[in-house]
Amino acid sequence: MALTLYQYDLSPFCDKVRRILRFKKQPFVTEEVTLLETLGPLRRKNPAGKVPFLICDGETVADSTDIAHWAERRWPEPALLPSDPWARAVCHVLEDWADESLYWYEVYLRFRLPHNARRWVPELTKNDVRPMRAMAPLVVPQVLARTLAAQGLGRKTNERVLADLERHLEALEGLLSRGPFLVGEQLTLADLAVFAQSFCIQGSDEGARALERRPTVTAWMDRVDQATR
Ligand SMILES: N[C@@H](CCC(=O)N[C@@H](CS)C(=O)NCC(=O)O)C(=O)O
Repeated sequence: MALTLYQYDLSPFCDKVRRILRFKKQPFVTEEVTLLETLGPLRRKNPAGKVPFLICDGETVADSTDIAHWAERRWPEPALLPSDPWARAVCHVLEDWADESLYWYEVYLRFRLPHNARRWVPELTKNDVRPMRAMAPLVVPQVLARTLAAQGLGRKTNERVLADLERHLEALEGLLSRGPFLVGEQLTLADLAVFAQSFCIQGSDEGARALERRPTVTAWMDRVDQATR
């Protein structure tokens, strides 16, 4: 079986999928996609024009959540989804919280705040051709600022966004007050989804400082990392 993951190394959704595959003990190779490709040619391989997607023996599976469920059907053990219906529902809701809410905080922090963007935009475009790399520091923050404004977070002040972030991290700390993982005693897909976004948030100066103040959360991040690296 040949498993190829098309990805950006620094995308939280791609990190989530790499960890899913490692948890399932499935060998895979990665194919790094360039930013230029996502503007057009990538749609020939994945019509959504997004990463991550994987190709396994000619079959294309896109979207980190769909990939997780596909992997769970294909390799049921070790399980990533709880079998108890309540725990499974909580796992789903937390995964969606990570993918659809926390994601925008990491985008805001790493790419909208200029001092962080100066570090992350070159990383994002490191495999692109030179003209793309030259334009990216101007264009990428502008494009993402428009996306963030449409999403809503980009219309808030920095102070409000950081206050929101604190509330999310407090909720994460509260979830971890009951046990070692987010849903029960075992690591689940919820841990991988929330970890992937938290890790990217930690990649910004503000996120790193906010997480430093929450040792319960950073200890959980270490546990998840150890189990899936
Ligand atoms: N819901 C998708 C989200 C994937 C996603 O938004 N990927 C971003 C990179 S972090 C992307 O490919 N963006 C390119 C674009 O939107 O054109 C998943 O879970 O895989």
